[in-house]
Amino acid sequence: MKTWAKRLAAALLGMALLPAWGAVEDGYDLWLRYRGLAMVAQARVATQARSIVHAEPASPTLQAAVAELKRGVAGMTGKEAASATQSADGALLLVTPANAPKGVDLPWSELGREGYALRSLKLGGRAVTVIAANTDTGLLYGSFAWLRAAQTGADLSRLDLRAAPKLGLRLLNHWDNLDRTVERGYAGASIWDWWKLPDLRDVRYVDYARANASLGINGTVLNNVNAKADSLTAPFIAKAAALAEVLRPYGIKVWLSARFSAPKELGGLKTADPLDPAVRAWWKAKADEIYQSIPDFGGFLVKANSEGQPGPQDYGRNHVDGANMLAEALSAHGGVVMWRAFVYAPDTGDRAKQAFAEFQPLDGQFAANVIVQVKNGAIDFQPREPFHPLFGAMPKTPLALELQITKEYLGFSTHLVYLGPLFEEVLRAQPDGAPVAQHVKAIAGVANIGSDRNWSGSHFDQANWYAFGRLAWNPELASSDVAREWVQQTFTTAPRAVDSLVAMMLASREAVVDYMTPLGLHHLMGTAHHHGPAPWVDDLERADWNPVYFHRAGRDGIGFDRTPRGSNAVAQYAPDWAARLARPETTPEDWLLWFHHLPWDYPLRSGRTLWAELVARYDRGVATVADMRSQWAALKADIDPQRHADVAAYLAVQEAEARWWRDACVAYFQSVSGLPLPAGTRAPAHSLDEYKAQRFNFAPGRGG
Ligand code: BDP
Repeated sequence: MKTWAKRLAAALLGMALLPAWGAVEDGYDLWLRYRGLAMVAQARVATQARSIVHAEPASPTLQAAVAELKRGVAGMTGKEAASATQSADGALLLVTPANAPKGVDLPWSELGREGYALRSLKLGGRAVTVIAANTDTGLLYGSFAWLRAAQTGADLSRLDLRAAPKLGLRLLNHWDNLDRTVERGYAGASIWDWWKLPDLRDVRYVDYARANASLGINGTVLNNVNAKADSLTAPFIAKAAALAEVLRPYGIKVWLSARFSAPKELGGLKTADPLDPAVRAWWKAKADEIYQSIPDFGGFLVKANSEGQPGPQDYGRNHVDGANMLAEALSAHGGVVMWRAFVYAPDTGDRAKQAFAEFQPLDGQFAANVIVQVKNGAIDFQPREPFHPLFGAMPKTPLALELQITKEYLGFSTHLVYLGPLFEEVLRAQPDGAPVAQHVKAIAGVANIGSDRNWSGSHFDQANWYAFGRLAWNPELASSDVAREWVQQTFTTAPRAVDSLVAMMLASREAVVDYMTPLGLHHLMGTAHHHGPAPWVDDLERADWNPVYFHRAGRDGIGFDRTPRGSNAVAQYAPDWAARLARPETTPEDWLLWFHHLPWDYPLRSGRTLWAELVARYDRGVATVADMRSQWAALKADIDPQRHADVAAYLAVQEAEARWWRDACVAYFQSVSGLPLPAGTRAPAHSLDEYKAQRFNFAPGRGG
């Protein structure tokens, strides 16, 4: 071919691989798209990955790593990376201490069991990249890290990266029911097709495993915390075992939520009293049975004596009695009990105080293989909560941080809300001088995954799964950096578009706080389904289910007094925080009404009264969503058409719903405060009665 013809052919190929809009993008590929890179980047990747050298015979985990590298390189460059036994120029070398090339000094001891190092170096005069780890799981994580570096435009010829996870257990919690409904799930039916398991294994399970392994998630609780005992029967253990087989090569252990009363329901015992020898024997036999089929079973997650679930208190015992009994049953097999601290009994005062009141006195009494799993805040996954007072308060007990990835209280999957900043806020909060991230041994995220084609119910909700996994691996990452790398892998690497998308994502969390629950308000949502505003609700059977219980708005003011004059929940925090939170002037303004009941004319830092600031924040939230919409519209040329249209349609819904939240809350709080709207603000579109009359009987996510 003549040179000009070659150039033309190359240019055409380059164009074809540039914005890969040939095939419709429906979001299935997540951040593992490996689409064609622009020509220069393509060449850069191709020269660093001409061949892949690895140990033979390769374990299933190593095979998964090699397959992923091949898939990624082929996708990005259009060229195959060959398997090789000898390193040549441009080789990727996957090495453990057993097959590491001599004379290369690698930081093995720092890498631990799951960490990896990526290093560009010269070996016998050849330029190679070493992916090093102590285990094949580490090599898998390292391979994903190399692919991430390639997709985000890192200089692959000068790599020198090392990473090891800070937290040993990084789990997803699926609130999936055995009938495939998903409690608080907004992404379609459960991906676990229990009925067809164990014989039929959906290929999706492998893609699920790849996605999680790419983030370093190493465990998954398959079933809802509101568990059915059936999940512990032989047929369901066999189904869980089939899933465990698929997930195992990807470093992911299977866990189950256990129903505390299972010995009665399945075993025919008269009691589930944790001190009863027959009950203890039943659990021990059950654990043995599970480990027979799933030798690396992770353990049990337990919701006990919370929201009507059975637990040790039904027999006059406490959380230690219950958790330690299960711990004993699992300990011979190396299993762990994740015992949840999300508890609240009816009408025992301030609900925000209950977990601390029940758990803190038990510090030091739990068995070594029990981890107490604590939600990020003391109420329930609200758009913003102060960090939970248990963090830092149980130094002798391993704790897990529980985050919610699914957006039960943040607009379901229709609202674009990037949760990275929320996760970062709690991980970095300092209960007593050290961040929450250092007070926990494990982290769990309530999954937002379903069988929708795009996995999470919306394209942007994938970013929340991603951010959870990345921050679980390294809680010190900045959520803005995580957003950037997600955008680059998921949508585009064009710098201006990336900046714009990251800016949208970062603004989105503050926006939802503003248009739903500004200034520390919480729990204002519709009853049971949790969709939309309902601050007026005051007639539910339990006081602490009513929004009016939480905002306490009246003529005199608004907010929950948790100071010593009120419920004194502030006393559950370490002394410095307790003192700070006891006074409105020293309380972070974003938490103000969480801790204080203040008059409507209380002056805020902006110079506005509390009432004017409240309305201003509601307005700011709506305005931010309107801005996000126009930013997205302006990105039309940068995003593939299908996903652009999908997101545009969702943003229109979000803007309408943000207005609805704002209008309904302003209308309601105005009716209570009796104050005129601040000058220049828009009147709500409808009357308060019209907002109150809305019903949503078939809202998703209620579970089975
Ligand atoms: C609440 C959910 C409920 C869960 C509960 C829990 O509304 O569906 O069962 O938390 O975490 O947020 O147990």
